[in-house]
Amino acid sequence: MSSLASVDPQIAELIKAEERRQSDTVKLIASENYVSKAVLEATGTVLTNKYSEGYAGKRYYEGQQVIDQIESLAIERAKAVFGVNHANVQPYSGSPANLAVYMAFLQPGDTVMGMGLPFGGHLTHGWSVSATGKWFNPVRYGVRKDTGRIDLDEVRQLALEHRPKLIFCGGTAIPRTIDFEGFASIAREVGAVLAADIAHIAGLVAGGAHPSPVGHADVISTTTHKTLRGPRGAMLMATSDEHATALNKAVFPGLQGGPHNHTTAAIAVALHEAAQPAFRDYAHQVVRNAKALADELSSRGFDLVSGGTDNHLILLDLTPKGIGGKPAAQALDRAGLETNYNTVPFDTRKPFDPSGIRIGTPSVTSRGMGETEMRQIGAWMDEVVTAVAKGDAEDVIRRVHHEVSELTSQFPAPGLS
Ligand code: DSN
Repeated sequence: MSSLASVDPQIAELIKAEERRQSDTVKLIASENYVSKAVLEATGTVLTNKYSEGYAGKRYYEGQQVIDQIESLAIERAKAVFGVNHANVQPYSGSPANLAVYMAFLQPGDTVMGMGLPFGGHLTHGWSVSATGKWFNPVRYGVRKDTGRIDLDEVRQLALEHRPKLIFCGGTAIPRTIDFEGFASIAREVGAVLAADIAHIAGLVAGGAHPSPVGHADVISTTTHKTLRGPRGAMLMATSDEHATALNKAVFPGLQGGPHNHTTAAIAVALHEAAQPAFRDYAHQVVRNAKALADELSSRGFDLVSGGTDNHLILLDLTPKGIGGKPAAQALDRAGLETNYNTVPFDTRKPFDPSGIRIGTPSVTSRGMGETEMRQIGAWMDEVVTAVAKGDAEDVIRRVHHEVSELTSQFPAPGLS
């Protein structure tokens, strides 16, 4: 980055600082990952100079000889990795991808059913502050209080009562396997389109560590930068060609202008990586690591929503530890353990000061860490959270931070120098 350093030393220094921070931290944010050097290189290319509104072979600008090939490769790879007949790789990110689903199938005011945000859904599944909750008529399902899991009987009852045109399954804080078949049967019964938002678990689906929605959901929406380990971007996929035109039209010209071609190329690279046998091992190790971390935390008295995890994600209710999610996450961050505070189902606290934290294992697994390291991380989390709850955490935070640095130096993160 010698040009950047001479043209804009301030930004160059800040990027270096962020690289050091990412390298020195145990990143436990469930929706983040480290991309490979190859993915990183693809994002920083001259492809960012090109406008390509439209689709391969049918663009509104000339000079698409190369871009058409890149986008077609990304599409073919998405189709092969996920086993779908249609893929659109142009959505800028997860929220625009989900908005395109509304654009394709609904009129303003139509009813959409999704998981409530505080229960683990996503803003774009019809939450009140989102355009999807303001411009459509949202109906929300949650989880059972006694199990912390989705109750498909409740989902079915709500669907029969409200007759949504669109049902979303998937979300941002669901530690358990999503029953795509069960959702599909409900959607069929009420004549709704089923959209599976697999943003969090796309890498697990690609690697065979979570059941696939293919054959069940009408539309599959995903970001590309979480467990899939690609650049910040998104895709919309469909098992059959039936909805291909509607989805394409919704993305462009419905919602977006020119695709971000540098991102498209990086998505293609990430999909190439996801097609390798090593990615299957990665996906399964992500789940093994999450289970080991969940087990360690559970044995140390943490309250895990739903009692554990089937995937990459763990949602902790810190109420029994006597501390809110925000002060706990802030203290953990100072100790080098990066998490996010999160609402838990039936939370009595406010979203900006909720009862829980959400953690996940995609990033630490990308660094090559295994179950032994997960147990160590669980022990550190316990030490820090317990000390903060007692109001005397400075020495613990300092010591844990030192030990975390020793661990991260043994497990270099992909893509970082
Ligand atoms: N912001 C993402 C997450 O952290 O889960 C969802 O869009």
